[in-house]
Amino acid sequence: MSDVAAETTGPLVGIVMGSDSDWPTMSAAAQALNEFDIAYEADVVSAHRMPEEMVRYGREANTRGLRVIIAGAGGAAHLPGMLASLTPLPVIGVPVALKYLDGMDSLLSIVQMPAGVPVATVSIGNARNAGLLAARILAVADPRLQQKMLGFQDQLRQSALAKGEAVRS
Ligand code: RP5
Repeated sequence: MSDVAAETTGPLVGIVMGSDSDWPTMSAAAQALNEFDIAYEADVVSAHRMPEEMVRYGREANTRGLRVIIAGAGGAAHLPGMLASLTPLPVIGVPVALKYLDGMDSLLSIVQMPAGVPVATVSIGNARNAGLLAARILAVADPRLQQKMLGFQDQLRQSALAKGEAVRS
């Protein structure tokens, strides 16, 4: 358990999405957090179908002890930006690809935020990177978690080096 995680009993990261149909994409964020032993919660909080619950989630997230929000949505993907307008926490947006438009609609809906209301947007469908970015944000105040991240980065390096060796031989 990391230092930050040891200080709090509840989840540190909130993973929210517009629909349960986003979960096959968003579960990769949960998987990344599991790898770093970071406690999270996951829920459906639709900006359009349950706006009042979305406002409550955004207003209460920081006082409930969350440190980072990961928000995924597809199509008219307003959830990450709306949450960013309601909370002082960092919000990471995940554009979810739907049947049409290949997720470009989701990406542009999430990334084009007005000045003053930032959403850290990952690439289309890349919820794993959202989980890893949340881990890095938490690691800023958690030396043990940062060591773990350094170990993870070293594994990536070793794996890339091995691929080079395989190509050269
Ligand atoms: C968005 O509409 C959700 O985030 C989801 O990506 C998309 C489709 O939702 P469902 O019709 O599958 O519930 O708000």
